[in-house]
Parts: sequence; C-alpha cells; structure tokens
Amino acid sequence: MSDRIVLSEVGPALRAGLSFRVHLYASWPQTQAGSESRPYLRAWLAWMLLTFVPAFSFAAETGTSRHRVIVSSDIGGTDQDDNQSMAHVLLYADTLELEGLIASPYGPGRKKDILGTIDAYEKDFATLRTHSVRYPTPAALRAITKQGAPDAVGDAGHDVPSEGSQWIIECARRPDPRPLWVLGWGGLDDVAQALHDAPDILPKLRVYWIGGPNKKWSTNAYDYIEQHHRALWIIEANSTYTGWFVGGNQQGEWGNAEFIRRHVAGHGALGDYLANYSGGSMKMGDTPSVAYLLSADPEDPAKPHWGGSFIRAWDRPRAVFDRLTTAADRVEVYAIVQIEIPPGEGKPVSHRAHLAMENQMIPGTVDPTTGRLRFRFSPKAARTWNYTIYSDWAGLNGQTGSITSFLTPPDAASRPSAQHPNWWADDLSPELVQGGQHGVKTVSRWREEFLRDFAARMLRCKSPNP
Ligand SMILES: [Ca+2]
Repeated sequence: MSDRIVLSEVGPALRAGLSFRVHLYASWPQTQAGSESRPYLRAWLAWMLLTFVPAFSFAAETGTSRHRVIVSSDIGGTDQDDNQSMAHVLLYADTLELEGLIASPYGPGRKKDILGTIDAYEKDFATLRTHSVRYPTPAALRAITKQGAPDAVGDAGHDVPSEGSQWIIECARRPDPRPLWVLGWGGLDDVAQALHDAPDILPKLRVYWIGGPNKKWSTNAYDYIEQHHRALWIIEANSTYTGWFVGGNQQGEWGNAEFIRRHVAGHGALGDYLANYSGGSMKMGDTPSVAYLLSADPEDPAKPHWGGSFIRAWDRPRAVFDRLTTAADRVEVYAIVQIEIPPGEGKPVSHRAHLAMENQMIPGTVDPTTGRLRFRFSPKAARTWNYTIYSDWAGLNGQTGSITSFLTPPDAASRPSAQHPNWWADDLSPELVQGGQHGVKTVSRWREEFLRDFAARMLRCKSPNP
C-alpha cells in the first residue's frame, strides 16, 4: 500500500528532491563512515530523512505541499482531446490536490462529460488506491465537479455568475497559504466572471491557459481580463502546448497512435476510456498545463518544465479598426482584433449582424450610445483571413473584408510589458519553433520523459500494487 517512488515515475520536481537527497548522502563526512560509527550514521540518516525528505523528495505527493488545482475544461465541446486530458489528470489525482473540475465554454460540453470520466475512474479506483492512498474517492471528485458558463460570454467579457465561477471564488478565498492553480483548457469565461465578481482573489490565482484556438473562441472573456486585470499571474500558451503531440521522439512506441495502442488501451477502464477518443491517437493539447505542475518551480515559468518554458509577455497585441479591413491590414498572430463600424445613414441601432470567418459566426454588438457596431476575433495562425458580414440591415449585408496576421518577431521578447508584470507567453526563440509555431520544442524535448511517466501511471490501472 506504500507509495513507491520509482525514478522513472516521477517528474522533474520529485527528481530534484531525490538528487537533493543524494547530495545529502554525499555530504556525509568520510571520517564518520565505518563500522564503529554505524549507530551514529543511522541516527544521522534518520534525522536527515525526517528533516529534509518530506520537504523535498515527496514534495508533490505529500498533503500540504501539493498544488491546489482547478481544471476549467471545454470537455465535450469542439474537440475530443479534453476527454483524454481529463482521464490523464485523474491518473495524477494523488499528486495534485484537485479542488475543482469545471465544464466551461466553448461548445456543447457540460458537467456530465466530466462525470463520465469520473465513472471510468471509479472502475479503476480500488486498483489505483493500492498504489497511493491519496487518490480521491469518486464521490469527492463528483462533489468538486461544477457547471461553468453555458456559452461564451458576450462583448462585455462577463455575464452572470455560474456554478463554476462561484466555485473559483470559494476555493480562492479559502484560508490556505498556497496559491490556487487554474488550468484553462477552454474558454476563460468562468475565470473572467470570477475576477469580475471578486477581484480580491486575483493575487491568489495562478492561471495556466491553453490559448491559441481557445483564444479564438473566448476573445471577449480574454479581452476583459487583459484590459481590466493586468496584474493577473497567467501563462498564455498560444502555441507551446502543441509540443505534446508535435515533434520530439515519435519513433515506435512514442508515436501518438502507437503510444495509445501499447501503453493506454487495455489499461483499466481509464485507459480504454482515453483510447476511445480522438480516433485512438494521442492529442491531449491541454495536458501541458498538468505536466507543467509535475515539474519543479512552477512559480518560475522561465525554467524548464514538462509543460514548457515561457518568457515575460510583451504588450498584448490588440488592434482596433474603425472600418472593414483589407489584406493589407496586418496584425500579430493571436492578437485581439476589434472592428468597429460607425453608424451609417439609415442604419438602425437595433439591427443585428454577424461576421462569418471560416467556421466561426461572430456576433456583432451595437453600442447603444455611440451606435457603433463592434466585432471581436483572434487569428489563430499567421496568414490572410477573409470574412463576410451578414446583417438584417441591407446596407451592410454581404460586405466582405480580409486581414493578415503575421508571426510575432523574436525581438518582442526584449520588450516585457510593464503593464503585465505577471503575464507569460510563448518563447519566441527561432530555434524553439516547430510546425511554424513558437515555443513548441520547450515541451516536445521532454516527450520521452513525460510519456514514460504517463505509461507507468497507466500500469497502475492495470494491476494492483503487490
Ligand atoms: Ca480544450
């Protein structure tokens, strides 16, 4: 029933502790070694173990020093990889102190999708518990599962409190000296709502947000936070996260599909559950946020972590146009783009309009005082985007526009934003680019290591600890 610490099963944080222990042994004075000094040696070792080991080697597994974590996921939404990531984080539920599992926008995902993952966990629970008594009961997990905002919020970036946003506030206000990590796997809508309703919680939060496509679907909530809560501690990982499934050693068993076939399918109910999503291949684009916490020094994003390393964010790119744009208008990739169309002659304030771009229908908002019609979006790749506007006002209906987004130049790294003192972003170093995206290699370089760890965890579902 004991928690075996096997080097191949532990992340950088635990290994840092183990190497620290080795260092302590090495510090044992040579003059004390030898058979005569064994009682003294035993006493010294016992003292060292009692004094240092709990604080270092088992840091991520002991009660008080585990990271407090809320996962805010768009599980059941547009992409099935959150189901995979949810199963994965439950495998590590003894290592983290999970305080909340929130079903957040975008897409049709609901609380029931998280509960479905917990059902699979329940089937493996007795076996998992033989490996660590710190695995929470399925009932405890169900009790912290909450419904977030039912849909992406409108132009203001916040709306009404949800069960999820209220839960973030409740957890953040607990009298616990540790920070509260919020892992954003979908829209930031519930985080934005919590910050709006309870700005006092801001210093307590550590947000690791998988941006990129989530930023595209969550522009209003993001923009609200960026404009009104700039002191927030947040990692905005717009591209780094792809290193979980792009690059690194993908030979043989380390390939995305082969890994699932060999190390996940047939490994308990959780393994089969995970293997059943994303066509039986590994994607898990949100999992770097979890892997990040399995590494040492999460308070310092610049250091190496399985979930990437980051640089201080430059001023957050945001462009406002008072007209329809053309391909000659250029903005940074992942920028917030706002198009505001002044009221035209005969255009009623109450008209409705949508901006259609690829698979997105972005609703326009008419400012009741100025009459300006506003659209907000975020280009998730560097290229030219075309759009068409549909409106119940004939003068606007059918108008088209374009905009070009470009990859952020590396020298932006030398201009950390004074207004965003705790904001972190993808590393812009050219040598870390993979698949045309920044920072990807800060994750993919650890691929074999984090997959070995993952594979060892899957074995926990397959057979009890003898
Ligand atoms: Ca997601």
